[in-house]
Amino acid sequence: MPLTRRAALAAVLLAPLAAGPALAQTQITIQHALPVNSHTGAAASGFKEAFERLTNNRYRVVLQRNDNEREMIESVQIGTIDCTVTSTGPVGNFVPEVRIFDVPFLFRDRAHAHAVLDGEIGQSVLKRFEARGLVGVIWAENGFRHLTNSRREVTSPADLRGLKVRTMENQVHMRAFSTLGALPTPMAFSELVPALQQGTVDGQENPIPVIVANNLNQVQRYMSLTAHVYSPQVIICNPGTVGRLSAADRQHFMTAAKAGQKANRDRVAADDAGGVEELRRRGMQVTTEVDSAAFRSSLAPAFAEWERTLDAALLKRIRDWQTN
Ligand code: EAX
Repeated sequence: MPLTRRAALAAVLLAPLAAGPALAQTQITIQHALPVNSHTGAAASGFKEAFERLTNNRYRVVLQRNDNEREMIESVQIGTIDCTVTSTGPVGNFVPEVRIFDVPFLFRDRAHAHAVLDGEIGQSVLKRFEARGLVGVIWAENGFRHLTNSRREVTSPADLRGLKVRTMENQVHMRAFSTLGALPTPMAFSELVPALQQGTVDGQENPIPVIVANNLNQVQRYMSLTAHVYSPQVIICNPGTVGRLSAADRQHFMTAAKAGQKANRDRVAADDAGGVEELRRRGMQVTTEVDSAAFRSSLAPAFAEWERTLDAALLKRIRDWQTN
């Protein structure tokens, strides 16, 4: 081999050694919906910061945005990415036991949701992910969902009649909106803004942090504080990713997940506190006087169905759960 070629080959072979500190870093890729500067980004960044620090940078956590939550979960399942931060929107299509948390008017407030999700019930549902080739790591939060639309002020279910409302790809939510008289149109979040722009749908529903972070005020005029359903988020990982961690690193992993959960919930609280004012400032017409009792009673046939199709005893336990 001519000398020059041999030297070139040596340079190539030695390059990785010369390329920086001798640090064997393992990369973990996390995809999350929504901008980094959002409650969902906060969960991912909170995890990243804590996990890299706790493992002395033996791990590098790479964050990527992907607004198609179904696609993220599929990628975690087949292992092309390690983890996702997603709402429960499409999760019930993978882990049906999760659907119970998507039932409207189930949680009274955030404290109730946190207590159930972090307690024994939420933990037992996280365990059900294993049978579906996923690891349910920890619950995070999207927030209470509210309705927006481009047509009219909505104060009661009667105003919803005939409105085309984008829902998540979630059969519980779709059933709720059809029962309320709307025309539910399921699609991924990534398709939502074009659908609103083109008038394929008239409205959508999401928590305030999502509406604020994605400037949905630019495509929606009316917002009603319906708080019709609590929307959890969840960190889901590939079993291989978690299985490869040493026992000590697995502890760091859970500590980091809790840091992500806290950053996420703190951000939701802050966004919820200032969000209505912010959206009014951006020109939205926000209706606070919503006939919540009418929404609940209109949902009666759907509630009756969920008593049959979901775990009725568990629904009751969740509703009766007391927080002190
Ligand atoms: O996870 O799809 C949705 O409406 C979700 O609430 C949103 O992407 C945040």
